[in-house]
Amino acid sequence: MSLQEQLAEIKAQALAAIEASDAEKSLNDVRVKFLGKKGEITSVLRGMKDLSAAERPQAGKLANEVRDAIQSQLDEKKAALATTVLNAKLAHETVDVTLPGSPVMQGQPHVIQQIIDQLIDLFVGMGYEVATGSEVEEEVYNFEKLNLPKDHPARDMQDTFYITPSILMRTQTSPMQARMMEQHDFSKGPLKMISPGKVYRRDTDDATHSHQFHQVEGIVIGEHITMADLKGTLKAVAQNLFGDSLDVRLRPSYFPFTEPSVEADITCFNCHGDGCNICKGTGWIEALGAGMVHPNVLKMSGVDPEVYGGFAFGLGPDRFAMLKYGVEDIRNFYLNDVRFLTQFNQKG
Ligand code: FA5
Repeated sequence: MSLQEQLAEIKAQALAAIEASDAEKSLNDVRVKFLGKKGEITSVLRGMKDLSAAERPQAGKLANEVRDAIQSQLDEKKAALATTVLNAKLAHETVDVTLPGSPVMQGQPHVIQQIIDQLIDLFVGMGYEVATGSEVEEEVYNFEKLNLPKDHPARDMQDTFYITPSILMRTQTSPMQARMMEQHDFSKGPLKMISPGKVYRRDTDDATHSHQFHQVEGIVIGEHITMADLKGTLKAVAQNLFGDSLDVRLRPSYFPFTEPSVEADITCFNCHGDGCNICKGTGWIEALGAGMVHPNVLKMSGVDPEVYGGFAFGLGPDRFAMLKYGVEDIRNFYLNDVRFLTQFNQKG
């Protein structure tokens, strides 16, 4: 067989092998077999030495043409195979947009946080600033500057977790009264502040007491602030949380940092004053402590009681949440049972 015939034969075999290949691997085998260093074209070219000088260029040209033809067929087939693989993959990965999706659980703020957020919205709307303060507090701010010197019997009202003799877990949010009064520049207008946050007491946990609970402190100090302003503010709180028809009444009480001091009751949201088991037949529910800030407290924070005065209150969002939703045991709020907590989804 002449060299030309051998090359024609190789070309025909290579193209047929390419045609028959159905994967990149077998295509590569074809390339090695025909175009590789030890491939068929190379071994044919080795026979060129037996040709005459006149025949050699022509044979070389033909060999190159055959090599190029095989190579371009290989490239074409390789591209075609890649397209087939891609199409198969795309067909397999098709997303059926009509299939129902898997539901995703959406979180929500804790019910007590919802009450706190509602109170923040209300007070910010009335021009109050929000200051959270620190749960680890200095004894001086938690007690002394609130008119509770050491050995004052009223300290027993709030049994305390001490960290050192002078550092404690705050038992109330009232320390923020003193801290904010010290910082405030009264020449620029009155101080109006609420302070929401966690507080700690060595109370024995029961249905209405937790050793860790929440308070929202409120304070307004300026000129000509009266008890009527306090009552109006508390009424706004009650109506915002429980409904427009509710009223507030103030009863005399005692707190060392306010004089006079009051306990505020709100109309029972359940019976609207008629008397029921929730309000124990009185028509009223105990809601919070409040009063007019004691002159000693003002003085200790550098505020002149002859010029400035005002009110403060401290309410318990845990108790408010219990009242609002008829929850009978405060401990439910801290057990983190999702079935319990998801009942209170404000967004419905
Ligand atoms: C105080 O803590 C005062 N600092 C409130 C205050 C502020 C009075 C400013 C005057 C001026 P009292 O100890 O009553 O007061 O607590 C306030 C509220 O916190 C209570 O009305 C109640 O809602 C809540 N509370 C008190 N102890 C607990 C407890 N162990 N668990 C859950 N809530 C509690």
